[in-house]
Amino acid sequence: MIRRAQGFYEHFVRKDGTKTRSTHYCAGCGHGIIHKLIAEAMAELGIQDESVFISPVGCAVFCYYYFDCGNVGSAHGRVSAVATGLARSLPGKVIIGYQGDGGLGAIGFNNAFQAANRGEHFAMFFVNNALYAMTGGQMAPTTLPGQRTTTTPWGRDVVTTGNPLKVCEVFDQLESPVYIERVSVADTKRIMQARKAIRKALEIQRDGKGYALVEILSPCPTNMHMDPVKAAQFTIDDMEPIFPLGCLRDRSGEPTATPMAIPRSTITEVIGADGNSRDPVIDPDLTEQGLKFSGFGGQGILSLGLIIAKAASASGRFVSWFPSYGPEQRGGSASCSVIIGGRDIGSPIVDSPDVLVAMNQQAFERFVPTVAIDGTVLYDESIPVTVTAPEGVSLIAFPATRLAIEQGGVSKAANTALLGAMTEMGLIDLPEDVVVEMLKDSFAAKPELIPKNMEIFQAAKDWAREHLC
Ligand SMILES: Cc1ncc(C[n+]2csc(CCOP(=O)(O)OP(=O)(O)O)c2C)c(N)n1
Repeated sequence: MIRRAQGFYEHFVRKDGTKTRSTHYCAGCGHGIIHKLIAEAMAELGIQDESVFISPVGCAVFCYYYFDCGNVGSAHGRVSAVATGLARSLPGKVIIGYQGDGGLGAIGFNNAFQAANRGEHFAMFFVNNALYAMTGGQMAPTTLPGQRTTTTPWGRDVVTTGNPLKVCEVFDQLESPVYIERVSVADTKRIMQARKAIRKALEIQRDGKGYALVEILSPCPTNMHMDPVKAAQFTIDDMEPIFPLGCLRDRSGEPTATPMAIPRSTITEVIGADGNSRDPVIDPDLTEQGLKFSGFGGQGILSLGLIIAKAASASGRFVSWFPSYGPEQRGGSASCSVIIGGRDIGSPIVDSPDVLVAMNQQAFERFVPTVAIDGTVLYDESIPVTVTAPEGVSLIAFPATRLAIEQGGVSKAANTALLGAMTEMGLIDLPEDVVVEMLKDSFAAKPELIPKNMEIFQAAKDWAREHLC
């Protein structure tokens, strides 16, 4: 029966609201056939409601107009990174990646390769049309020797541009993938084989077995500058000798498929190692709090975030701690993000912090405009106020460095002063005794520094109570 594949939307609604039943692909392009095979398999396997499809950048950028399932768009070359995130945060769902040879084989090769090496639980449909189609037919890593493209007008010269990248063969060197097969959609017989391979890759996802890669040789009449029949013939005659069809690996029948990676945040590992963590307690009423700490490397900004994150973890909260370093060494910029909440944390990135601690002008200028409405900025009093804060954001100057020095400490103990002020002002909603315990714990290797830091902590609390509360 000839009919619309069930896994597609009834109508394809474009951004401007127009409804159509045709895709945007050129006549004779393989993408449309591959889409149909995926949509059919998804519907036939009954996994449509469980599936999330990741659209690439490339000719297939509009996949989300077509597939009637969950849809996420990714940046060019980053499908495997997005698929990894989805697979790990949505265990039990079917994650489907889709990418061209430019996206997977060039800009995105490393993240694709590493994801395969980790045995991430997703299916990757890799469409090899031997060129970059969407951008007008440039050379891809898979372009054949001697093949003319807009960037190899005299034919690909393997001496200067290397040989075609055989992605399946390269990935077949890895331990973790469960299934690797190369197919083609150049004629009916081949389409039938492609259909089976696509189905198998999705079954592997449905059954939670691990990573599956299906490479699909696909004609591109427009950029191959051929009519659809000749482009399909080119795929068979010229591409197949270099990219032979066939199954390179099928471990789907083995009981020991790659286990699912269990998400663990960095902080869990750090804290787990020193025995201070508690199992987090689910508390849906606890509003997630995002904190950002930023300053120069060596100001103790990362340790400040870590002490707070450890205190949160020791108090049974869900927590993430995510450091970010500038390219420089000590003295360069450093920042970290901490999220504290009552349920699993999706992403450790804090785009609009509720609390920003800024310890230099650069941090102040960069992050103050990002602070959430009703948020608070605690900054060292020495920083000139050079940018306006968004409405509702409180700017609080605090003599962190001065207090640290006055208490007989050194300027790098400013982080202890900040911790005291934050505790006193209620910027961190954690029991003070746990915060103090984690402050002391951070000096485990140099216990002689604990008394001085406790004095700084107390002096900061006193100052904050007197001037800020
Ligand atoms: C980061 C980034 N780099 C480059 C581009 C430009 N760009 C868009 S699609 C594309 C190549 C597409 O080729 P391929 O991945 O093989 O997919 P096809 O269009 O052939 O299906 C490029 C280079 C981009 N959008 N983003």
